[in-house]
Amino acid sequence: MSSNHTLFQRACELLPGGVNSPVRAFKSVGGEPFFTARADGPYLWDIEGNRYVDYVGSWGPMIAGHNHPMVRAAVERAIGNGLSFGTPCAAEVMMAEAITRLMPSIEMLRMVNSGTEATMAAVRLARGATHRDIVVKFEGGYHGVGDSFLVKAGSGALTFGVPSSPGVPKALADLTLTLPYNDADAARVLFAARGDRIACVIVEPIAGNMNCIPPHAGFLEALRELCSAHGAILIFDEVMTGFRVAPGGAQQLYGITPDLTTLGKIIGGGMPVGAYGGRRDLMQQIAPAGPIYQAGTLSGNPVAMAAGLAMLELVAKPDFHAGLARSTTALCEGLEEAARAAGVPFTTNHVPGMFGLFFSAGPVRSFSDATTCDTTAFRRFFHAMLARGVYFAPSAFEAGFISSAHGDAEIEATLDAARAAFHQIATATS
Ligand code: KE4
Repeated sequence: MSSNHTLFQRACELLPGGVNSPVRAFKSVGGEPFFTARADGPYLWDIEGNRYVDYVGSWGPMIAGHNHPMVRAAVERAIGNGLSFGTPCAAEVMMAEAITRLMPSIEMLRMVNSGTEATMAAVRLARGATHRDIVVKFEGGYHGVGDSFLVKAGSGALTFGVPSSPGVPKALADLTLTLPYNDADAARVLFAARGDRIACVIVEPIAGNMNCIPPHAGFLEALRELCSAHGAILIFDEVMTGFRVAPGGAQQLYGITPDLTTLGKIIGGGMPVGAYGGRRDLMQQIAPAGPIYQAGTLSGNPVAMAAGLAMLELVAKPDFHAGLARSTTALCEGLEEAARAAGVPFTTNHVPGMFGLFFSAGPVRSFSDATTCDTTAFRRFFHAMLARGVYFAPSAFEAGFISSAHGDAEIEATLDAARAAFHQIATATS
């Protein structure tokens, strides 16, 4: 069997950076990525047999842990009936019923195959429905790789220090305006100046791509009021937060009703799935019901629907999110205590199921706060923990994820490793 290194060498010959998605390449933490051979519960094993407590969870989907028996059984049953039909199937209807039941702001929806497809379609719908062109996003916000979003994106592009990607036409980038996240006054100023030309505001209701930064009180409410007052569409990008931070996502947690919501990750249970939906008067404008075009060969794939339906059944169980909240709090408070004991400036942000680690005294409440954290210390911590069998996101600008499969044993093992890692960092910098 190849080693991680030799497989990475082969990968680099054929895949840009040796990966199929940039953040996996460990570019911002240094070193080479490991290759996962299998996953189960809270663990990953690489091809050399090393086991890791996994706090990435495939970047969000694995909220019930890897290889959950209910999800696996649902997929095995679906596979027995065929992999893809290209016709309507009952599972698509059941998925639509499950999502609209959990997220009542979604009166109607369309399944797609990734979060990017969902956000691109939602923006096209907002532009088509309002006959306006301007899209407002937030610095550090990431909405996938649609051209209109790679303007000061906050995920891979930020990690590489390239605030916008080559290949995005200037004429198109000019139609995306970027505001500071959590700055309601800046939004008010922009709307006062251009409100009648703004098609939509797209926002991560909890920022997860500039690391984890929750909304300030009043921020989301201000966006809701401004969009309503100026006839713009409010899009909550809940690809990451949907069904993670609460059964009904961030919109339930904060009590805000967006006009459109984009989803992904968890609703696929690990399979490639996205969705966009919201007000019926808007969604009825999507082809073939209306003139705004969007399509996808594998949209509503029966196997992916089966995986997603099983996952949504799990997250809808009573106390599922209360359990996530408890373990997220235990992890973050334990890490802060371990850093304090070692004298390392460190703080966390956390919401149920999702957290951010910052090498800064804190608080970290904005994109600029996040960019002034000590990324060298993060890099050292990342590798010190990896060497001790704990895998955090390989970037100082990504959120961490915990699952219902992470029990006390995994949290304790993580905190044991962290006490040693923080001590290692403290002595390295002194
Ligand atoms: P995908 O196209 O990668 O399925 O979804 C794009 C997307 C849209 N909106 C939000 C809020 C997202 O977080 C994402 C994707 N998240 C990244 C992690 N920060 C996926 C990891 C990756 O790019 O490999």
